[in-house]
Amino acid sequence: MTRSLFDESLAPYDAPEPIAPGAMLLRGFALEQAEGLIQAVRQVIASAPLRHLITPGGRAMSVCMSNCGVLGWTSSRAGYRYSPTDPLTGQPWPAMPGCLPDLALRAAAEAGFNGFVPDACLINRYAPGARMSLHQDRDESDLSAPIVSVSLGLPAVFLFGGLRRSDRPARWRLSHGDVAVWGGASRLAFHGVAPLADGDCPRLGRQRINLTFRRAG
Ligand code: MD6
Ligand code: FE
Repeated sequence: MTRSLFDESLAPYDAPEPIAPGAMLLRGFALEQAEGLIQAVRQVIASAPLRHLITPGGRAMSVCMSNCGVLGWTSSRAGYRYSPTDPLTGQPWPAMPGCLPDLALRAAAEAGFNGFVPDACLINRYAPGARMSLHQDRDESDLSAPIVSVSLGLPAVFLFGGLRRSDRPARWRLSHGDVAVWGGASRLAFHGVAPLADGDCPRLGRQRINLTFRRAG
């Protein structure tokens, strides 16, 4: 394969890049495992299909979601919650294929959080135009654990703000194979994803897949 010097998404992993206290970007950290991660996602969504969840306000989210692990994050008119079963099928969420917690553990350690054992992996699929508005991840019972977020497919603009909704967010490009880790002073920072620009990536076509690993229970 010819590797362009100017394509940061193909550069080998170098070092964590701090984006806020307790928050780091590990550009390219998951590149070598990307193929296995994609296969793992395909396997999970074959039994727990991606779906547009409804917000408590009654609107369909533009992002499609599923989960694997002991707990899965869901939303409905009744609110947000972690559930051991998939409301769509009534079955437990599929177990996390081993390569997922393995990568999450290594990425967390690289960012300074040792011993991260996730019990929930949220799978987010973005089609062009899909977005995620500013929010805090605060439904997890253990806020001392970080969150590890893996990006696959089309690049996205990640919005990373402060502890107040009104704090103006910084913008970070997340490309195929990039991993973001945050915890500590940033664990409750407001964040979101700008509407996905259309494009065509070699491996996943016109979509972006994001995996976020948490310690929820
Ligand atoms: C996304 N991510 O990147 C959405 N939350 O598609 C998140 O909402 C997120 O990336 C907490 C920690 C990392 C994340
Ligand atoms: Fe989030």
